[in-house]
Amino acid sequence: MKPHIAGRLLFVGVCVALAAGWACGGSGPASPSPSQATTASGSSTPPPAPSPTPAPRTLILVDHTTVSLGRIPAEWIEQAKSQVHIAYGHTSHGSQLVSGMTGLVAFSGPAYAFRAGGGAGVLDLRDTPFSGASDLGAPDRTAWAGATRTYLRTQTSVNVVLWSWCGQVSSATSSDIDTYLAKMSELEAEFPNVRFVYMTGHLDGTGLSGNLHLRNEQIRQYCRSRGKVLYDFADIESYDPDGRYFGDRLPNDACDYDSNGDGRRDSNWAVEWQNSHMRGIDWFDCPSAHSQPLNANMKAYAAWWLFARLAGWGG
Ligand SMILES: [Ca+2]
Repeated sequence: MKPHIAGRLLFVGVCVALAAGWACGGSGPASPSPSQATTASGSSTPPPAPSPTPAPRTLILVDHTTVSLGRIPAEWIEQAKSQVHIAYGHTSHGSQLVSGMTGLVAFSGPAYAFRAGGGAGVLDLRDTPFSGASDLGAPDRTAWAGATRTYLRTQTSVNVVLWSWCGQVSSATSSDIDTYLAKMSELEAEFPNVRFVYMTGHLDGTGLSGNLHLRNEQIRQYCRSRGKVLYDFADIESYDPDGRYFGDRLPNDACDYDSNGDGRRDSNWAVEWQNSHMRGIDWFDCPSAHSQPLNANMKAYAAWWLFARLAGWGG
């Protein structure tokens, strides 16, 4: 990854406000958008009409191979800002995308600006706008679907929905994941003009034989075979920016890993990479809940890749 964009400013902490971490299971700060304010009170707004000619749906995969901001053509960043309207539900781990994106604005400038409701040259990203669920597993494994349905019935301009996990993939059964996948597909059928972005669960140190990896593989297989949109949260944090793989070294969400194969984590790949590169040039400081700034940097680059793809970029 070569995130060497124009800005050489040393980032001094503008993104502090985006909480270094509210607890998983709690709800993040809501950011009501102007359109929420106007339409929330007008309950007569009908649900979106089905599109007569839905666009063809092919797999969009965002993973460790797509954390390169410099490879996204500037015109597609602009297209994302004009075409894509996103609602994102998450708790602390999922906040890494948003805290990284906030830090990116300070690092690289207003080309990457975002706010709820958008505007000229600003991406429309509504951060934690849903009522009744805080992530894909809280307060339970299905509340997010109803919360999404309720939201979309009034917020008809939203055309992308993301939900992230806290730690609930780690404890999920195969059946729990089937429920998640089925509910996502139900929403896709109900709202054909909205793209629903699937996610894997963050790393938990249990390695390639752990339940987390098996359940993430279940999600990946489903998305690959059905042409879904997948933001592969765990895959992104399994590699450093140079493509060095840590997935087979018991990595966890903090980027700790086992460097010598004795089964105990003793090193941290993100800290190592940060220490061998220039802060404010090669990477930027920002909050990164449960993790290191570099992880949130990569989550932000991947998020912009996702939004550019959803705007129509071929990747
Ligand atoms: Ca070790």
